[in-house]
Amino acid sequence: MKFYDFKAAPNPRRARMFMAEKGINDVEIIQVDLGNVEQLGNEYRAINPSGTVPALVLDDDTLIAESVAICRYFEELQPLPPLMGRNAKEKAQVEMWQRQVELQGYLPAGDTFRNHNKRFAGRAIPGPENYEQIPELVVRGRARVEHFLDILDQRLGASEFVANDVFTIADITAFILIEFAGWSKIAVQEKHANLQRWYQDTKSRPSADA
Ligand SMILES: N[C@@H](CCC(=O)N[C@@H](CS)C(=O)NCC(=O)O)C(=O)O
Repeated sequence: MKFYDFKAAPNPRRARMFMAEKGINDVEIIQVDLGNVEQLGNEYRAINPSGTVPALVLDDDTLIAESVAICRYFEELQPLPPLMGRNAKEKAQVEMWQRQVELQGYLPAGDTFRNHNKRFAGRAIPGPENYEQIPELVVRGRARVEHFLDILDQRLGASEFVANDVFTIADITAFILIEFAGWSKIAVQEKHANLQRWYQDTKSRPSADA
């Protein structure tokens, strides 16, 4: 099994953190140099046509290319500890929060970052198709992430973890969102006491260094 990675990128980090929580360490990790746009070269696109990381290639050459799909595969392969819910209700809660964090936090954080940074001029969307940057999305993305941090803070005032009473993939995605938003100088504020408590707890987990 091969895991195509780029150490600094947020999406592969989500999957690495998930694997670390499960103690999965028998996967061959191959770095794809996004700094040199290796992901769009013929060699990597023959492996993963979408030209993004992460990608997992199984021993029978099956491609799984989407960080959450990779997590799902490992959850089924090795159910303990459960990171995607233990029963119908929890699975639905995890899915709900995972979607909300992605759609209301993670994607707007991506809009802010990709539409601002000159390095991504003409490449505002990851992958092989070229899209121009839209400066208005920087402003809108920032406002949306800041609003979502308020929502997350409120949630973490009512719940120890994002989805329910145990650590799940929703916590991983929210943690990576906060670190990623930091690249655009969007920070957890003093008023976010619950979020700060949860963020420090999550950062101190060994998987945060994966
Ligand atoms: N939805 C995909 C997104 C993958 C993605 O956008 N990965 C980024 C790194 S975080 C990438 O490969 N970027 C390549 C590029 O910018 O061309 C997933 O979760 O795996």
